[in-house]
Amino acid sequence: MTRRSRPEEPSSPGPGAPPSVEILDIAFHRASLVTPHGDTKAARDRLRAALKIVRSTATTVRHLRLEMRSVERPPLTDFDRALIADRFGPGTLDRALLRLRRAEERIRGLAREAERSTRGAPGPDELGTIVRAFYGRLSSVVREVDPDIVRLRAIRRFRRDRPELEPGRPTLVVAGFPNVGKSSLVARLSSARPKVADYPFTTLSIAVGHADLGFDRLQVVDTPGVLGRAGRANPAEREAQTTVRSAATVVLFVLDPSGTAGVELAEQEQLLERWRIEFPHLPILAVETKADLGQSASDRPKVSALTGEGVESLWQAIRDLVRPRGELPPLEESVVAPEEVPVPFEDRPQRSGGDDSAPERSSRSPRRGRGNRSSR
Ligand SMILES: Nc1nc2c(ncn2[C@@H]2O[C@H](COP(=O)(O)OP(=O)(O)O)[C@@H](O)[C@H]2O)c(=O)[nH]1
Ligand SMILES: [Mg+2]
Repeated sequence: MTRRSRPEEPSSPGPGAPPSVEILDIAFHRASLVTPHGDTKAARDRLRAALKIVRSTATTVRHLRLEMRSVERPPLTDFDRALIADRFGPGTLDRALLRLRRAEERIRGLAREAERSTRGAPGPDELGTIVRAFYGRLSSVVREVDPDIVRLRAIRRFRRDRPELEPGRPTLVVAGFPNVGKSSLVARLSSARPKVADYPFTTLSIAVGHADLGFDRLQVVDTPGVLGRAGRANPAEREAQTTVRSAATVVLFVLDPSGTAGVELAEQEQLLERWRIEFPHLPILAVETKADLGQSASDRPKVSALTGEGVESLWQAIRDLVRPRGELPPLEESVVAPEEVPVPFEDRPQRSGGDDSAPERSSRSPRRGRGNRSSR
């Protein structure tokens, strides 16, 4: 089938063209293919005009919905939302979705109105005018949401480049200054094989591996390095901090006393102390790595990702911090009423809307999951 060319709508918009160009091109093209049936020419003309309106509307709406749906697939967790808000600005995603939804409503309204007018049109000229006027209005509504579609596509790409974190699973977030050996340790601790190199910001976004805890599967999250300069964090650093804040059950704070990371131990300790204050209810396990290069006098656990030294006892410490979930008595034996089940880490803001499912349960408070479940 050859495609009728319309000079005002390029048939293959360039890569930089706004999304509306392609959406409208497809919509008008499909509308131009309608084949009305009718006994008289007048009846066919009228039906053709109505069908053009209906079909261009349906095609446009389908495209807008596709743009909306694909950003929410797989369903967004609270953590996804936190990452997106951090990178694209708070409320950006919801505003873009809302504007697309409104555009859809307006298009449907315009289509109803135009279709109604075709019924009273005396002849082909008037029908042509109605269809053209509708196309014009449809185009401007779609063009208005171009920036929103562009944003949704950027968010979709961002999501695609990030691993999915399973809400409700214990999550160890490995964080610290750049170059201290976080990725090397993550590779030692989990199935993840992040890139390791001796320059800062090798890791620009989070990566996830898994490890068997015996009683559960642990998500181990590698994060970009954080320099801890207040108010001047780059996007990668902010992503790391958001992951600590929104996804961690336990934080493994990696310190490098060897000096090979180019940062003094004291400066790393300052960030550690700031985080302990900023996240008072979040268990933060500090570990010194590169033990094969020499060790500090501190009483922190010491490991080497290179030789494996200390990794087994680090595992024990991690298990001890994550274990509470596995040590609760079975529900039937619990004498505590569900409302009274202690909620040890209460700092996380409650989600609105009463949906207390997975994400809320994800992190710091494995016990709360139990409480919620038993109260159902
Ligand atoms: N000697 C030694 N070098 C390490 C160790 N862990 C990491 N490194 C090196 O330190 C550099 C930074 O490691 P990387 O894991 O990428 O650090 P990240 O930036 O914190 O993720 C790399 O050159 C690693 O080979 C260790 O335990 N011992
Ligand atoms: Mg790294």
